Parts: sequence; structure tokens; C-alpha cells
Amino acid sequence: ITVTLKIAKRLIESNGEAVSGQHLADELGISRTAIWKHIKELEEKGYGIESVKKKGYRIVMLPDTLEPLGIQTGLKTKSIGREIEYVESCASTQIIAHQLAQEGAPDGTVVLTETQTAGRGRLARKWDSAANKGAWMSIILRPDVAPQKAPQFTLVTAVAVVRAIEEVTGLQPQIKWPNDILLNGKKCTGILTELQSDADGIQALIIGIGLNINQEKDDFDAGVQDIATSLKMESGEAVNRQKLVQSLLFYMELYTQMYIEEGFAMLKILWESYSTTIGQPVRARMTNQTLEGIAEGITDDGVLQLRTADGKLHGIYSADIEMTNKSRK
Ligand code: BTX
Repeated sequence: ITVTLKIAKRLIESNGEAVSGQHLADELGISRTAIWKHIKELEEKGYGIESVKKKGYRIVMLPDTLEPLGIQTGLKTKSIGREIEYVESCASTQIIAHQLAQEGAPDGTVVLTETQTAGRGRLARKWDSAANKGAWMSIILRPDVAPQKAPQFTLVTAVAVVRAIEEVTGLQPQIKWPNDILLNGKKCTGILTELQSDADGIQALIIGIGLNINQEKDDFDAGVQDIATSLKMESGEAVNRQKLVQSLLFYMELYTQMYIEEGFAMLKILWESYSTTIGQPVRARMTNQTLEGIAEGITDDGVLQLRTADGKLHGIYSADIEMTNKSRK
């Protein structure tokens, strides 16, 4: 961490109180002129800093970026987000995270970027990742659970995403099984869980999360404009991306811990309470067939239970779900 960032950290941590230039100079062992130069540098980076006469410097605005300093200051987690790999742009945070995981990155490492040129969804679909308007991230977890449990982490992540959006914006998202987070029937977040495993079990889970935050309709690719939405479009207000990411990392840690220690039962109740799918007629498109019926619930393993008209109950492990009740959005 550079001296400039140390100063930023010191100002952020003083919670809006001015910090004297002399204090900063003494603490860092540099001259007051040097402090002044670093302050100018912070201003150029987008920090709003006020000079209060006789009192010193006070931070009044943070730059709207996802840089680790802003995310980690005030972050309420023990492990998730303690290591952050931040890049301004990349092909996909999943690629970087896979690489880092192979090199031994610790549990809880987060890869964050402002824009992706090849953001990906399930089945090699494209994920539209507009610059500086969302949060595109991958979280590396190293849970001691069997590889078949990996899909449950998608459900646990969905609950964490819903809680974070609720907390920061007051909006009430819904979950469409397995991995879509919806607002007014449109997708505001996508989740992609990938796995590195061997004979010993899971080596790493790479959980990709794409949060649409401050986009306007035009910021989305034409092909997704009708199905995508952002928190700003739904709430009418710009959302602080740093706060949202902090809140998400907090709930990710809380719920993944809960899952690892106590199993899926509690999370299943939360998940079902946010779900738009359960109890509804749906069409499930799988690679080899399509089934229609009522989505009755999920099992303790996160498998969707679909009852078809002939009364048979089918366990769906992976599919695209369409709501067939037209009166609902
Ligand atoms: P999915 O396969 O469920 O959804 C992909 C589909 O969603 C696309 O085919 C398109 O129709 C639609 N879509 C594309 N972009 C958006 C968008 N920004 N908002 C709403 N709908 C969209 C979902 O896959 C999983 C997405 C994970 C994305 C994260 S971002 C960070 C990480 N890195 C990476 O490359 N992927 C993950």
C-alpha cells in the first residue's frame, strides 16, 4: 500500500473528522509539503478532500471505484475480501480467479473488476458487463464439502445477494431457480458457480457474481435490454457500489459459514421465502428435454422438484426455467 493510499485510509478511518497535516506528516515520517502533494494526488483520483482551516484534511467523497482500499475500509468480514485482486478491466474475473486458485490463493480471495470484455454466464453464454456501472466479481472458497454440494453454493449465494440488495437499496428482489435474481421480473444479478476438484474433493469453488447496479437501459447490449435491469433503474437512485459489495461480502461470509456449520436447512427456508418459482407453473428446458409442471420446492440438496400433469415428481438438477403463468411477470 502506497503512502498516498495510507493517507486515504487514515482519512477514511477518522469518520469525517479532520486530520491535521502535521499529524499525518509525523505519523508517516514525511514533510507537510509531501503530505500536500499526496492529497493533490488523491483529488486527481476522484477523492473529495476538504481543507479545514487550522484543523487539517477531511474526506468528503470517495471515488466511485471498486478499489480494494474503499472496499476493505469498514469491511465486516474475517476472511471473504481480505485478499482482493482488483483490475480495471479483464476478459473475465472467473479466468483470473481460476488461475489464482490454482496458484494457491486463500479461501475468501475476491477478484473484482470495473468491466469485462468476455464476461461469461452458464453454458458459455455472454454476460454483459458495462464499465463502472456494476460489480463483476469472483469469490474463491475452499470449503471442506463434497463436490456434489457445489450447486448448493449457488443457492446460498443467491440468498446473500438478495439480503445485500435489500439492505443497501430497500428493494425486494426475488430468486428464480437456480441462479437468477430478479426485480420486477427482470434479471439484476447472475451467479455462476464453477469448481476445481480432484480425487480428494473440492479444491476451490469459484463463485462468479455479476451485479447490475447503476446502468441505464442504454448501457445494456440491445439483446438483453428487455430482460435485464439494474438497481438504479428499479429504485430511481444511484447506488453506492462500494457499500453494496461490502454488504454482499458480509452476507456471503455469514451464509456460507452457516451452510458449512449447520447444513442447508435454514438456508433452504430463506431461499424458498425469496423464491418466485416455488408453487408456480413452470417450463423447465434441459439439454435433452423440456418438462412442464408445478415447481413444488427444492430438496435439501437444492434440486428443483417439478410435478408434471401425470402426477410424477421430477428432480431437476440444471435447466432454464420459464414461468408459464402469464398473469405473473
Ligand atoms: P446465465 O447463463 O444464467 O445468464 C446469461 C444470460 O443472461 C445471457 O444469455 C443473457 O440473456 C442474459 N444477460 C447477459 N448479460 C446480462 C446482464 N448484465 N444482466 C442481465 N441479463 C444478462 C448468469 O448466467 C451468470 C452470470 C455470471 C456473471 C459473473 S460477472 C463476474 C464473473 N465473471 C464472469 O465471467 N462471469 C461471472
